[in-house]
Amino acid sequence: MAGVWRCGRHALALERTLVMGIVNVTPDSFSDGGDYATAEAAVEHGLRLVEEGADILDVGGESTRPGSQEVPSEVEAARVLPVVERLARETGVPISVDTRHAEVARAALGAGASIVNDVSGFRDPAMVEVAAGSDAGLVVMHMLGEPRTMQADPRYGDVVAEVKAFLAQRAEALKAAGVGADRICVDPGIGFGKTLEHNLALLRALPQLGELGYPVLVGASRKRMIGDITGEAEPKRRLGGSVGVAVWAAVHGAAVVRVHDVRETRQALAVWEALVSGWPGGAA
Ligand code: HH2
Repeated sequence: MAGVWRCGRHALALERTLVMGIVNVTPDSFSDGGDYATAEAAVEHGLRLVEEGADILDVGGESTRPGSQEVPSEVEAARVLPVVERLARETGVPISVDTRHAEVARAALGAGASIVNDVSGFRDPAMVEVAAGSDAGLVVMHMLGEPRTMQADPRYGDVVAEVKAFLAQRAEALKAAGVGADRICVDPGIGFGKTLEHNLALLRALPQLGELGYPVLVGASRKRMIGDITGEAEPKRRLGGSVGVAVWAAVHGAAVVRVHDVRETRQALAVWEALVSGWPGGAA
């Protein structure tokens, strides 16, 4: 997908699939809980991911894994703000804040973040207000219900049609509040109120989600769907499956992949890009 995604002072060219590296400042994330729980460790991790080729860093201070409890905004803000501030100052890449809370989003933008990544899809009017009052890029993700209960018994009539309609409707609400269309990115929310069948249907339907006209982000890194397919119970041992999904997403039009393992993902995408571009001699 050509064009640009406007994220504050950054205009991200959508010529190749961008890699968003995950920086979880949480004690309890399913995938890397506690590994980078201090600001110092999280900043170091973020700097390493940029060296490895991350185009964007996504900083989160609240785990939204299935069954997780909501974290008070003050706790979340205390975790993410020092990390956002330093990474915005010390790297050249846009910093995204992964939050559902308007106060945290507003403070993170003040600390230098250029993207608000809301797993609730800007359903909260206060989040729409923060978005409209900024020039940040916005990731609008689909989630059925909320993290505490979302995996209990997720049901859809037609998962692709329903997710697509939700994303279209939330994007319209943001535009009605004054947000430019070129700031919006949409995400089907792999694993957020979805069975394996739902996740696979959405991944197969990425070109249909692309028809909405916004860049599409896919986050499947280390998630349970990979464990369900492969039998690998330990999230950190799902690298091969994670890279496999990232390449599938890129081939099917994803503009951004959200991943823990930046170096390996970049390497896989570089090989695919070389093949489709006909490198070294021209178009394939
Ligand atoms: N997935 C997670 C968190 N934030 N944001 C977007 N836009 N898309 C996603 O798929 C997505 C997301 C969950 O992954 P992780 O950050 O590894 O885990 P946790 O929520 O336990 O911190």
